[in-house]
Amino acid sequence: MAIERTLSILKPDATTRNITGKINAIFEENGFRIIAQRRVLLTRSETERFYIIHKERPFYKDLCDFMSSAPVVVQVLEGENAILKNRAIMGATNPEEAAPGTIRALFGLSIDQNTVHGSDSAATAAQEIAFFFKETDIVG
Ligand code: IDP
Ligand code: MG
Repeated sequence: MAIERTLSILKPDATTRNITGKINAIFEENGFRIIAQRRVLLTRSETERFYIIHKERPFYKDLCDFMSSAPVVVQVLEGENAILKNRAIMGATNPEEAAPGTIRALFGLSIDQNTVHGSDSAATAAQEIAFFFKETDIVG
């Protein structure tokens, strides 16, 4: 298996509840290294661009409102099989359907306020990492 990089976002429900350290501890306990990290209040237009793939979906407006409502932590996780492994650690999109012990099962409040974002493929990971970080900001 290859060492991969994936983009992770700790969403506004994580920063407002002050649980970003607890979530980072889960990433580190699972063997990931956090090789870039920044706390940022995204503008509405940045969230619209980041989630452009969902622009026809009924939840797009609420998603963009939520993601620009309070600070987020954007980060690059590095590790073996990081993209799919992070999706497994995160759990299903709807916290009610997330497997026990996953981040969304432990902390997710609802399908909107589901605590974390993680890239879903190698192509998406490369694109999403470049959206937030310059190569020189990533220290592996
Ligand atoms: P993912 O975050 O598990 O990859 P996506 O389908 O990419 O899920 O959706 C992006 C985000 O949009 C989700 O994390 C969730 O916050 C929100 N979302 C997805 N589906 C719904 C829905 O049916 N209702 C409300 N929000 C949704
Ligand atoms: Mg997604």
